[in-house]
Amino acid sequence: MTLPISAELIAEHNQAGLEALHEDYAALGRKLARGGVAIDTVKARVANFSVAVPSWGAGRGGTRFAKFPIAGEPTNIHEKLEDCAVIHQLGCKTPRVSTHFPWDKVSDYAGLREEAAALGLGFDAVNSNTFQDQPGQAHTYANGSLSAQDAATRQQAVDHNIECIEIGRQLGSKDLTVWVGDGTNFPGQQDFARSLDRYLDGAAQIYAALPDDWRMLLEHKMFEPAFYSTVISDWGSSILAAQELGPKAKCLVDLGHHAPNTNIEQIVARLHRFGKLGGFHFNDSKYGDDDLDSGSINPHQLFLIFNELVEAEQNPRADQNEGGFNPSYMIDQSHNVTDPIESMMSSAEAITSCFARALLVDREALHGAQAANDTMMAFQALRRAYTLDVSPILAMARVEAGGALDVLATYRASQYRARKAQERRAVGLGAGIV
Ligand code: RM4
Ligand code: MN
Ligand code: MN
Repeated sequence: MTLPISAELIAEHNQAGLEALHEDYAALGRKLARGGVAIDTVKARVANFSVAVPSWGAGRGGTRFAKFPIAGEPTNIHEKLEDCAVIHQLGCKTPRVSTHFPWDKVSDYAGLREEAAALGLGFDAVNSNTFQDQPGQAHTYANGSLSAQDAATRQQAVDHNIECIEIGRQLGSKDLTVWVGDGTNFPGQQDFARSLDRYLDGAAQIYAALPDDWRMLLEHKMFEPAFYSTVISDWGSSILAAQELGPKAKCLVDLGHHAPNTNIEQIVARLHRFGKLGGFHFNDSKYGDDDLDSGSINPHQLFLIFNELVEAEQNPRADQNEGGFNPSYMIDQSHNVTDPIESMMSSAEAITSCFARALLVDREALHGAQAANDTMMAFQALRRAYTLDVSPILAMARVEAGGALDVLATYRASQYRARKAQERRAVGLGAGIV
């Protein structure tokens, strides 16, 4: 394995902070022990936790107004993998990359898998793209893809998804994530019921092509690019579609794909109740599908989501989840003003921190207070965990895994981006992604 950052540089930087880390870890350990929690057990869970990064997140995103590339930005999947390897080498939380086709198309997928493995990476869910037209494409998606009126367009979208499954098999993926941009911009533009019928018909053909050990993750989104209605607009439409398709179809929750102020943590509990919790796209938002860095706007919501996930994991429902509790976690952000490597490292840490704090909720106290209708103490059980500073646990787990104690400082000291600015060709200007 040839990793992009020198191990000596990481060790040298870690050295400076190790003594303080051990002190902080011991102090937190004593605090947790008073509540009967062994810090090493939490650290072990944190060490095993991971979240995938999206290949498309490695480049600068953009808005529909503009994109401002940075020097040294990756322009193809090979360079993106290299950047993802930096994120994982320093942060140790992101061992898998999620691909998007045709954006990440290559001629040799077995070769790509080896290339990733040599960088310490594997592949996560494969994402299809029927929301854009590609050069030379036979049928336009301007009027929809899986739900299009035109049968040949629908067939083309089905075929593309089946091709994605085939590519994913070669990469070692086990999930196909389907998000379609299908919808309408005007009342009356399409018939709500018939367009959903067409979507379900196409989705069933894709489902039929799924290998036995794969999942099809249906990602809903309330608006954009369609601004009046979308065909899979919310978790209700998503779960109904997943139930109709069959047990391998699950719902994927992208945190930015809801109406503002939606109670996403409750959606988690609902989907779990019905065996349809497939996974997450983590990001944060203030107004819409802003794709801001995870936990940057509403970290409490992220904590509450993980609280439901831990609750769900500890209370599997007998009638579901044959494969065990295994939701797919991925970061799905658009980095418009930061270095994407820095954003994803910082986001992976924010996500893991919420997971760790959710593990530290005193569930006995919580459930006891709930049973006694003691609202304030139930809330305090959550609050106590939320206000804990778990950073020594995360840092210790990272250092033990060979990562950086201070990921951002070590990354900056490595001069990685400046080196890539010398090697890589410059990215052109242009508008951003969805
Ligand atoms: C969408 C959605 C999908 C992602 C695209 C790029 O809004 O979040 O997951 O594949 O953007
Ligand atoms: Mn998404
Ligand atoms: Mn999105």
